[in-house]
Amino acid sequence: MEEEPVLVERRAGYRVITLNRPQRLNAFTEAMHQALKRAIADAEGDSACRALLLTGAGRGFCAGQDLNERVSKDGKTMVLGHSLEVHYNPLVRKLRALPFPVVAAVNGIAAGAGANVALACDIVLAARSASFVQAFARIGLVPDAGGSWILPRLVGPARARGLALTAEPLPAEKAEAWGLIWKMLEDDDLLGEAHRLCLHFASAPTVGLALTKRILEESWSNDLDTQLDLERESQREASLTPDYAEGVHAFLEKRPPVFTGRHS
Ligand code: T3D
Repeated sequence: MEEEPVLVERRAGYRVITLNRPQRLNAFTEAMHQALKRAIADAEGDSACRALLLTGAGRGFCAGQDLNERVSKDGKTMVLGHSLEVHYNPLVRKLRALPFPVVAAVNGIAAGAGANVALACDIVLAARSASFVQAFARIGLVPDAGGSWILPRLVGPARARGLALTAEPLPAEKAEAWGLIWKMLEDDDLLGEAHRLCLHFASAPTVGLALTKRILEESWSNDLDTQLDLERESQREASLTPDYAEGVHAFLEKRPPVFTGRHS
């Protein structure tokens, strides 16, 4: 029997979700999608959870869709729209909309949808030995899991086209230099830094961070005028939180703030 496809660890103020099919470089199966969906929903439903760490077991982060599930048994053509509709698209939308930061610790190769799920996270850390491959072109597919949207925004159109059309692996060091990810770390330091960040977020002003996620996301489709209005409304909302009052008091009293992460 296969092990649990996703492992969940509860830490103080955050959760760690580990994709756990190391023998297949953590490629997505139907069961892994279901387990990941449940794990994320549980984290979202827990008011004590204020950050998420997503990583992979073994030497890879995630190799995208498990292609063993894409071999037709009856000779019929595999049509993939449904899989995007019910799995990958909701996953990417959920990661972007979670009301707390999501940190991806990319511990090894991230290929296909595995790369783009990592890039959908708020902060992407990668081990020096990791790399990102838009593997789709190798098998006649197009970038999915948000890749066609996020790549040009992160690295610009020329590099996005290069990555997507050649499917050449992009090593972590270059990914950092290109602005694809937040930071590359030595392999042994990756998880330590990911936990340090999550611990930081676990005592951060979570509502303000959630609003920050939202306005940055919406900025892509807004003109400046609309975005200024959105900032005004979001700042109004943020200023109503106890964490804003605490932040100001703590600053004036020259002490560290104690944020609850609550709306009221
Ligand atoms: O279908 C839909 O629902 C639509 C959505 C599609 C989204 C997608 O993600 S499409 C893209 C799918 N992914 C790929 O095409 C990547 C396939 N994998 C690779 O190209 C290579 O494995 C890597 C470049 C990622 C890593 O290469 P390497 O040399 O480091 O490792 P390896 O030896 O190829 O892989 C190790 C094992 O994992 C190996 O199994 P074995 O031979 O030891 O029994 C390999 O077959 C298995 N594996 C790796 N990736 C997948 C996989 N098995 C199934 N599906 C995979 N995607």
